[in-house]
Parts: sequence; C-alpha cells; structure tokens
Amino acid sequence: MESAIKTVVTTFLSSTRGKENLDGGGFQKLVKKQLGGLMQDTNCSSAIKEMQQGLDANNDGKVSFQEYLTLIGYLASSLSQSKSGSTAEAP
Ligand SMILES: [Ca+2]
Repeated sequence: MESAIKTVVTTFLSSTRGKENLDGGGFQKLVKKQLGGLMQDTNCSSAIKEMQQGLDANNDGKVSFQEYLTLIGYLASSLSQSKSGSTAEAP
C-alpha cells in the first residue's frame, strides 16, 4: 500500500520534471508509458488530449497533482468494479 502511494507521487513528480503541473506532452507520456495496461486508447494522442481536458478542472491547460489524482481515483474505481464482478463498464 505505501509503495503504491509512493509510486503514484513519484510518477507524477518525475513526469513534471520539477514543475508543479504536467503539461500536455508530459501527460501524454505518462499515460502512454504507465497506464497502457489499465486504459484503452493510450496509443491515441487525441483521446489522451480529450482525457486531459476532462481532468483539467481549472482549465489552465495543464494537469495539477489534484487533477492527476482524479484520474488515479477513476482508474482505481473502475479496476475495483471489474474485480468485484460488476457488469458496469467504464464509459
Ligand atoms: Ca489544470
């Protein structure tokens, strides 16, 4: 559990390369490199861009740590639904 939380944090920090927010390119890289197994459309740059816009709560064009956690929460939630045998599919 602790190592998972550390991974979530360090993955974000290494992707921003010292900045506070992930820019579009950093977000593309993060999704393509780290989330290909959990998400569909990770090879499609326009799908990732749409996802980024959906996460961008304050509309600054970047993904903050809070906005990134929204994505992690969403992925964790859909993973837990699939593991618990729910028939609900991710939209
Ligand atoms: Ca933002």
